[in-house]
Amino acid sequence: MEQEKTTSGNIIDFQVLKRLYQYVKPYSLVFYSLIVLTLLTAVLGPVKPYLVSFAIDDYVSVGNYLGLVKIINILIGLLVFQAIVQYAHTYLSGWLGQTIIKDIRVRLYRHILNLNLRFFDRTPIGRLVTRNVSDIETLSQVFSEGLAALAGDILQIVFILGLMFYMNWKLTLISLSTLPLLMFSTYIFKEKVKFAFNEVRNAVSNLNSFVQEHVTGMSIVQIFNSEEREYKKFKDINDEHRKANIRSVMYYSVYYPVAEVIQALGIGLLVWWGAKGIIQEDPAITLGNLIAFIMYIQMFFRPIRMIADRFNTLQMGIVSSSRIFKLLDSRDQIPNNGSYKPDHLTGDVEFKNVWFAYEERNYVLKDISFKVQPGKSLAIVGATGAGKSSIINLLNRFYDINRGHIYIDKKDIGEYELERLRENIGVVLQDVFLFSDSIEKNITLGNPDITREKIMEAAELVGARKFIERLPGGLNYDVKERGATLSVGQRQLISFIRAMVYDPKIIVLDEATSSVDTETEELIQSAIEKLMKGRTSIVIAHRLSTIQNADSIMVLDHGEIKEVGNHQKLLEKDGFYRQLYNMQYKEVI
Ligand code: DUT
Ligand code: MG
Repeated sequence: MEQEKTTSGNIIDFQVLKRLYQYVKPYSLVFYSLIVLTLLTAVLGPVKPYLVSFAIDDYVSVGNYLGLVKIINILIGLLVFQAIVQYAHTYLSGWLGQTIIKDIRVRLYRHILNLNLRFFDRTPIGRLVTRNVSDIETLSQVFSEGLAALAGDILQIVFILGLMFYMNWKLTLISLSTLPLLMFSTYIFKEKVKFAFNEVRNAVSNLNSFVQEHVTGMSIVQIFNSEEREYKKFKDINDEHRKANIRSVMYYSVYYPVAEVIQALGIGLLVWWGAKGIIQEDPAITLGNLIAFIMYIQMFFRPIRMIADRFNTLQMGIVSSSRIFKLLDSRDQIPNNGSYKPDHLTGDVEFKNVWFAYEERNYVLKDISFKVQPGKSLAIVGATGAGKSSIINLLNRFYDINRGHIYIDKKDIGEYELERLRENIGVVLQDVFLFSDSIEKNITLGNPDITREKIMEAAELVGARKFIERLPGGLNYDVKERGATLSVGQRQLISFIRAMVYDPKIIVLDEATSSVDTETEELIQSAIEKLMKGRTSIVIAHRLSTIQNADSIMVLDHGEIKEVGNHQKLLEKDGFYRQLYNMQYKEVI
């Protein structure tokens, strides 16, 4: 597990707090009200025992009934006021915390949406999910539980101590005598619990990834008859989880009674000493004092027990914040400085001496140059890993190239406004990704400009209308997670429609290699022909029919262009293409 540390290594990183304050600023009125409320809460509590002591010594002991009623009224008023303050405090701190979480989460997601794909290649998905969900949750505790509460607790302790010393310093010292014992046992407990919690966290994360991975891969588990083995593994992991949890429960079950006993011991000492003083008529000790002190002991043991917790919460919140800020600071965005927004394209594509590497200097495309005239089609063929899909990734700027130029309509693609560029290039990827939503939403991706009529038109065009109409609910049919309820071929057809609804001038198609039944195969083949018709198309072809129909074929090998020409010419040439053809397609014919 990643070691959790604040960026500067300080116990509390003020740099991070300062930056968090930026998010508080828009709600500074609420924030400052909260501070005032915290102060009030810290001060109001300790006033009550003082009033009680005053009432007993100055009114009860001398039989002043009217005076007592006055004090009782003040106490009731104070209680009501305190209740209101507490209500406002809890509500506002919750409100502030949640509002800030929302702001940061939205901002973070916006940032993630604009990061380039290179970033996602490097960053595990799980980490991004953690940032966006649990780290932000932890961060909110800085507001709701950490900072304000910590300040309130400290203030309350100081205030109580002040009042106590003011009232009676001897009783104060006796009350404090058991404090070191409490602090010591709290310290031991915290250390133990920290360790146990770490184990629990690890166990939970093991449990999560096990369940996630094995439910996803259930078919493999069942195909290879490993249910029993998996079951046993799962039981073991669960056992770890249980043990870790019970250990932490054990520490709690010891600590709480011990803390109670220490507190009771403190009260006992106080009562013993105080009562003795009262019986011996020591003028320094009054009954009122004694009763007030018993109340104070209970009042200040609680925040002392909580302080370590609050401190932890605060620190964890700061760690989470600094991680979120680190992600927000990542500058892996695709530069979108272009301003060229043509009304329509003719669809002329040119690659000129293009070099490209996913990672430093490890070139997967080397000096690639080719042209596709408007309305013409280019088929790219080559062995797996040759760099075919990479070419596609460059055209609509999923990745920016290292060297060379890519032109569309004789203009460098960097000069286009990114949105306009992508709008004009229809892309069908090798792996079709569907969201767990209706077919309609999967095609429009939420764009309200794409009407149902437009979708059905496109569906008609690619020949998928019948298949959609046959589904229960038609366009409303829910495809479930990643399109689980559709066949591979059906998913491809949907991705064709998705590319077609924008009626792009350029179409880029990464043919899927997976085989489908003959009926669907025919559907897909004719759909591809329709897709390409009248458009400039670049197709990474696996189907012989697509290759043969292309105006030109480019053979790619290890990132280099080996041959270019049409089917007949390349066969005659007896080179790479011929070899590929012999290996992959001969038996088909
Ligand atoms: N590669 C990466 N990172 C990526 C994608 C690919 O390093 O995100 C590497 C793997 C491979 C080379 O780039 O060595 C070319 O990959 P590409 O996906 O372009 O190959 P392909 O020709 O499309 O192969 P296939 O026919 O298997 O789809
Ligand atoms: Mg590929």
